Amino acid sequence: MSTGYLLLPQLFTATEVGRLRDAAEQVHAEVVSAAEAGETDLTVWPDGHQLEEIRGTTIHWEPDAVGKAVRSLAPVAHLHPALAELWTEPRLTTPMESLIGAPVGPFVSKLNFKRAGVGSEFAWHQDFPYWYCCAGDPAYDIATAIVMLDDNTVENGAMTLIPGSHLEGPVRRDPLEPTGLLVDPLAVDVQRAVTVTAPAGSVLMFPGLMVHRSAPNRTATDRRSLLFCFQPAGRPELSALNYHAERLCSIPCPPHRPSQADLP
Ligand SMILES: O=C(O)CCC(=O)C(=O)O
Repeated sequence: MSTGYLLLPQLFTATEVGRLRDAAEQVHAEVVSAAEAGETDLTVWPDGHQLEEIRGTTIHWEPDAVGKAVRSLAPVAHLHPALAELWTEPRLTTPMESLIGAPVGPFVSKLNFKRAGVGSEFAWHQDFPYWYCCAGDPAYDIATAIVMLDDNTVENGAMTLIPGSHLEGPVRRDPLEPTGLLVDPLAVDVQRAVTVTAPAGSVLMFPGLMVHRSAPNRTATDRRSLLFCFQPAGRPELSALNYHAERLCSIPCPPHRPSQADLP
């Protein structure tokens, strides 16, 4: 069975990674100081996470940090030319075209920080339900390339995937989780899980139906990643679409399969 993910070790050189890290930190500094100085639109999600919009990006703050720490910025490529270049970088677009089966264009870019000691967990999820609420059926054709800006280790929260889960369609979501977007942990066969450790400059690609999570960063150094989500060329980007929470109800939701965890 196809694992559904592709790891390209050290696709970018140390020099290129250094340039991308500098761009990421420059964008971070500019966005945070603009947020501190000016008016932003604050949104509080049903899970209590705080999002703020400024300069065409959304700051997602770490939910439990002492003081303020950025969890992610999205979209982000428009904020620095070194990031925007990745949309047309053949080392990303060529394998992406094979994964998606068509010439590709941008859907959304994101910068995840997972800062030393405060970078929090991303719980089990598929990217698909959020994208479906924005894009509808075209969400089936979107896939992500993660460019690792730091070494990814078990200790700093490397990505964990369920190989082959992209073939199983939308997974049952957690009925108790307030956003309605996260996978029910009881529906995840954790025995199949693979944690993808790799050096900085490596790229991990997978489609929106891949079940994945990442653990908190418990180390003393940052684990930063750039996420470039591609789709068939010519379709509207995420920033041109609205979020329709009511679409969650029309995602096929498989019945709960009893697992060992349910047994007395
Ligand atoms: O960067 C990570 O560890 C998690 C990324 C992820 O799953 C997401 O942003 O949806």
